[in-house]
Amino acid sequence: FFGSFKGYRLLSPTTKVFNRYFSVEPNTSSYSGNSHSGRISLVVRVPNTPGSLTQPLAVLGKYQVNLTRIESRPTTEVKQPDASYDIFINVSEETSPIVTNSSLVDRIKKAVEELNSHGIKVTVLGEGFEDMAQSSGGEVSTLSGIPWFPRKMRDLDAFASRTLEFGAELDADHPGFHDKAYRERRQSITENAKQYRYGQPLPHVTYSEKELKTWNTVYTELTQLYPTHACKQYRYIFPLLEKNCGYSPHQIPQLQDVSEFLRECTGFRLRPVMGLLSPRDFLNGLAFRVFHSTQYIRHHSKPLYTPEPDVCHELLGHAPMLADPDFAEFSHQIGLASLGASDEDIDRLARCYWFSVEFGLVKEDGQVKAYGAGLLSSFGELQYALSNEPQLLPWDPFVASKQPYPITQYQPVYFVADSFSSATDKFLQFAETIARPFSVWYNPYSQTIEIVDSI
Ligand code: HBI
Ligand code: FE
Repeated sequence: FFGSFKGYRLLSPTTKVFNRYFSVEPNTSSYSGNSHSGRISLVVRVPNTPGSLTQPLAVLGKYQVNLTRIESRPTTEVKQPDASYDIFINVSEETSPIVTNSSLVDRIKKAVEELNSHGIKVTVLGEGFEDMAQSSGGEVSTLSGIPWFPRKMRDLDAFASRTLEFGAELDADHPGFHDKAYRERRQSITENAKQYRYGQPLPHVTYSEKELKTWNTVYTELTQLYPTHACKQYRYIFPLLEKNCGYSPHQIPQLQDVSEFLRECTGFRLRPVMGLLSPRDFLNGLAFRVFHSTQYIRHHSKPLYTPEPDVCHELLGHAPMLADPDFAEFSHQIGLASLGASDEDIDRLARCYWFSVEFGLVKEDGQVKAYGAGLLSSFGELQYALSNEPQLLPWDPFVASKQPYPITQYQPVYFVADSFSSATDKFLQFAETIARPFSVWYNPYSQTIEIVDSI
């Protein structure tokens, strides 16, 4: 990037890591829909002198800006005597508004103006500050307009209560809609997912005979197709899952066991989720090598059909592939590209995800095999995708990102990758076209997203 993003000037002349310890408190109560939340964060640059933080804090206090977290780090990698410090501040959302006449955004603007007038530089992350960047004549650099995104693993806790469709509340045309016992069962499993927090063991579910029978049907059918239809990575990993994680026709594996296995293979882990997340939240999870996974099973009346992800889809479709290092890297890169992306770019990324992670095909010794979870967990579509019927195109994220897709019928088009590493290379070329005034990477030691201001 060369100095501007959507018209906002970013002022830092050098490339630097400007955010290392940043975190946002999960506060989901005022989350509004699938994209932007009201989160606002500030980065205040202060000199390395006694008392230099006092003034910023006093000014923020004066304008009734409530803070939830403060962290500091030096602005230079090596500590120097004259180094300044960046103070990362999270601002509390106004769930029970403080009694004032002006909005939080307006009060923050005033506070920032005042700090600027004292020569203190402030970076604002959040929405509603666009005009400020232009009028301030260079004192404020702002990343405004960039949707909130998680910075540390614990931030993913915020997703728990904002599924698009509650796994427990079924549509009228859901096969289990009229089954009271089934709905209660879903309710109890999804409630555990809702209560789950980072660091806890994943919920253990004791599945009933009926549920095991459904699993058995799905497992038995699908495992007949894998030798001929699944890609070699899947065929290599599946027996390891049988050996290590209790995969069998007679047992539904526990998320905890599968998650531990994946962590040893690729660092991916599973996290329980109530149901469908927004594409943004779901993809953001992948940036932490976290795969959100449902734990309930489809209705027994239609074992080979499900209108939504269920434990069969997650454990037979997704989990095996996440144990492959190249595929894991590919998934991780889609996740990183989604952090702070615009709504339009999230749409494009979701289509890339759909035509790869869900419905991707890959070349193998002159043949075409399946690696997408939507295929590997669907007896019907797995055969259809490898028949002569659908149209096959070479994997190209520039094309896939524009390709519309039906969600209730078989795909008319599939994309075929040469390999996962070449699919990743192509994806990274595509990801460069996603407008963002910074770049991100994942620090696996601290499990945080680090940002490089790339101006
Ligand atoms: N949510 N729980 C869950 N599981 C998914 O597989 C999933 C999701 N939300 C969106 C999504 N998949 C994709 O279709 C893309 O939109 C990212
Ligand atoms: Fe899926």
